[in-house]
Amino acid sequence: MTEIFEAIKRSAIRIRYAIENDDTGYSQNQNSTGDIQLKLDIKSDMIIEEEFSLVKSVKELASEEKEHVEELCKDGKYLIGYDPLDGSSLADVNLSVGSIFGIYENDYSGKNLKASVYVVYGPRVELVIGYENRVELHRLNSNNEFKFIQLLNLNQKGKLNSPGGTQKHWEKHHKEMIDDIFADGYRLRYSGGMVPDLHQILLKGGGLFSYPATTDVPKGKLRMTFEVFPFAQIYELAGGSAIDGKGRLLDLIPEHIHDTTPCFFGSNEEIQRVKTAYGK
Ligand code: P6P
Repeated sequence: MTEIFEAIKRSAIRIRYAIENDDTGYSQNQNSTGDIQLKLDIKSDMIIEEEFSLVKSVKELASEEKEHVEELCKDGKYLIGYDPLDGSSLADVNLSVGSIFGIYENDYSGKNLKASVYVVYGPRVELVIGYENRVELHRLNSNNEFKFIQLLNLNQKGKLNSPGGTQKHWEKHHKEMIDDIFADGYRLRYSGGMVPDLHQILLKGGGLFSYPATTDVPKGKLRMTFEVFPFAQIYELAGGSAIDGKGRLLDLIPEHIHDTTPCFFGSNEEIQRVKTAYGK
């Protein structure tokens, strides 16, 4: 597993350089979800593929930016599901973006997720690893080395509310729940980038991030394999919860690697409010 974490760190350093120096314009291509790809999406995906091609324990790669999985080492143990540059369109307005990695065995189901990593490219470059019952925060220093900073844990109750999805398409019970949370004094924190939004809640001790089913996107927007499962594992290891409105996200089994799901990540008290609002 260490050689996988090292490949992610090498990728992060190269992607950070690309964000700061390369063209943030759009390419002529679409990904399998129909998003027009930024040149940075393609560059970041290429960097990750190059770095993982050196890792013998990796059997295949599943990228949000590619329709199909890519075979690497036939005797490899791990499958890597990743979003090379989540929220990439925020880069050209100089907001934080991120990379997300799920390290799986056998298949891309939540139960087979062995470790999760995300990188935040912001005022500082930080990398969070969820593995073996702990969540570690690492920070890139001036020598381009990632140094361990601290373990991360969520409080039972937080103060931040990060509500995703187009509000006019929220279901009635969802809107009432979000309004009630704000009425209790929670502060709005939503940038449109799930990596910095979820990172902020994790570092500030708790709250709720939601991207629900909406009338225009009934299965939710965020992808199980590349985005949802890794953050679900990290939030659970940090002492919080991660559900689809009723059950654990990590109990879900995608039919296709690009499948999406409604998702809620947060401190336990806030997740209980979601379960109540969604009739669990
Ligand atoms: P909306 C970014 O495109 C992303 O995939 C996540 O990072 C983010 O949480 C979500 O979509 C934002 O979606 O509909 O609020 O623009």
